[in-house]
Amino acid sequence: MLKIHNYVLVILIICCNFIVFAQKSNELIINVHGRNTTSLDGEWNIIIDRYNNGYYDYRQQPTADGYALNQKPKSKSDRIEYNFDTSPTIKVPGDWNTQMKELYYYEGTVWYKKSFEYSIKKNKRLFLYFGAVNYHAIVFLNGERIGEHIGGFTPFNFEITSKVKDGENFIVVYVNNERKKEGVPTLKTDWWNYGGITRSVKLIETSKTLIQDYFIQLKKGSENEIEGWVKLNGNSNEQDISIEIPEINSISKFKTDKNGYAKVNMKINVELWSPDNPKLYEVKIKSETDIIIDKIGFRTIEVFGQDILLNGNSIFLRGMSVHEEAPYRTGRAYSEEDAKTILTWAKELGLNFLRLAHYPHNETIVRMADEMGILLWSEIPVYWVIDFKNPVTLRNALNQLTENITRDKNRACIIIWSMANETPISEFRNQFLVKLVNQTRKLDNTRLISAALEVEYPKDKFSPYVNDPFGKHLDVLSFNEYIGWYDGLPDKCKKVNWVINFDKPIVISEFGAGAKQGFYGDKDERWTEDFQEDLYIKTLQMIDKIENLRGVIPWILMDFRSPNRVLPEIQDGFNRKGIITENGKKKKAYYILKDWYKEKTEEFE
Ligand code: GCB
Repeated sequence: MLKIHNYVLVILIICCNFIVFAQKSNELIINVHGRNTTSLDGEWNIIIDRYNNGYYDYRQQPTADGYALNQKPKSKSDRIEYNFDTSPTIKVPGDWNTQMKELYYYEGTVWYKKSFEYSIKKNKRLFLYFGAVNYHAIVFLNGERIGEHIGGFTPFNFEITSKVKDGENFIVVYVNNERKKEGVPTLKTDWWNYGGITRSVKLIETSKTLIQDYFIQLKKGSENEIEGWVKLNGNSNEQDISIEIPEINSISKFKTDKNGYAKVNMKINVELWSPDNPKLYEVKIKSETDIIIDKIGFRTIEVFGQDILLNGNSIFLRGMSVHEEAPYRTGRAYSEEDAKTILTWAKELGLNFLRLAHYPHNETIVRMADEMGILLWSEIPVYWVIDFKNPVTLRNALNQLTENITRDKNRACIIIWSMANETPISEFRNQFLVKLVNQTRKLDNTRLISAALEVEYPKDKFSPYVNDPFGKHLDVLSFNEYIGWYDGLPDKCKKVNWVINFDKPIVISEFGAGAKQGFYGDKDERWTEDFQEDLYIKTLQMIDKIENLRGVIPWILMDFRSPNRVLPEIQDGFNRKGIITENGKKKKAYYILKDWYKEKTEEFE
């Protein structure tokens, strides 16, 4: 009887799995840092499921013994062919590839299990929150499927109020990171596809009607008016709410409507946030049933002709790209320490801007950038040859974009939402990207939109131009260029004349060259630090002539893992375009850039 029951349950589980695409992103709870949470981080038991045996039997049918059930033998003759409790453990948060030698290049399924005790108080609700799981997660509580999520870099949560038991509970998560043609990203990228529960897992306990989400930022173009909204979630939607900024003695009151939604509009007099003065204010949002505190900075960001204006002043974005990789230990970065190292490097180099490539990074680094004063470019992994014709791919991209903006829209440091990287021009691609732009403007009309476009070459090859029709939808025109690396040698830079017919600020979103730290030679010898240094010198001279250049983001701050990079003794599985190694050693190009950025700082101040 028990077996039949389980069998039906597993069939149900499987049928649902592949129909439901993801959580509804409008149910995402924001500011988990400011809530009453219980951490589920730490050791989780795992089963490495190379043949998806936890789902399918030998006829490729749903199995009666699905691992989600976490069964135990009832008697000594019972046959249960798995056991989470005697299986190995790995740490959450963290990728699996760098925690077990045998998983270094593993892409597939791993089942995770964690037990926890809980006793939910009356009049409370409970949510299970994941900072990120790469790539596909199906979550079970006490053997019951509670939800599914696709996309490896954004948070999601499921309500478990009526499902959590008093006392012992267990969570099982099916995690699969196989690359898929229709996925976002798709089959091929230039970074390693770390699998696992890569960010923190939390239980969030809330009141029956909680303040789920809010948007509290300066109105576009105004330095003293907040325009935003607050959204409640629960059954007591019509409430009095207030927003307080104690430091400036500001209290404003609003009422939420029958959908739990209130528009917010308030006059304030604040010190504006900037990289030189990353001033954050404590903001208290109170309803009759909930209170949440955040630290928010206020600044304006606009484009005026060929300028980018931060708080009304023209700025030059002294940038650098970075992957979400941990300095010194490799693997997915997630911790405060990882974020601190990266942002301290950025400051030492004289940066005021980082491109978080090529997907949303963890909230810890974003919040720290807010505190330390580093402007950010945030992007989703719409990269290279996404399946632009596929509506499932579009839905996936829109969902990741929405989750990213939902999580980070109150962070002053983020000034640019980027839609895509080096995507080939076509009608389908253009329509796809325009839908992303429309969604972004709908969710947040205060920030700038960009995308890393590609450069084209006429026959003579010395007058590169950007002629992407998608450019007209962007506030900031950005493109990646590799003259001197993929295109000729660095000397070519001297002969190049850029032809960019867009009357917009230009930010070069990538340039760079690979170099093995400690390898020296002639400046025309590939892979030497001298080559990379020479390329930086000549590229910077070349781009300095572009009249509307308002920022540069060389590729890349730190060497990072990429399975495409197989050259023995030079690459060994790493893209070497970093100006700092994965172990923190600086290459010669670092100093060239640092000096140039110093000049730029003086020029723009
Ligand atoms: C690019 C990509 C980036 C690569 C880089 C490279 O254009 O945007 O993801 O890693 O070039 O090193 O080739």
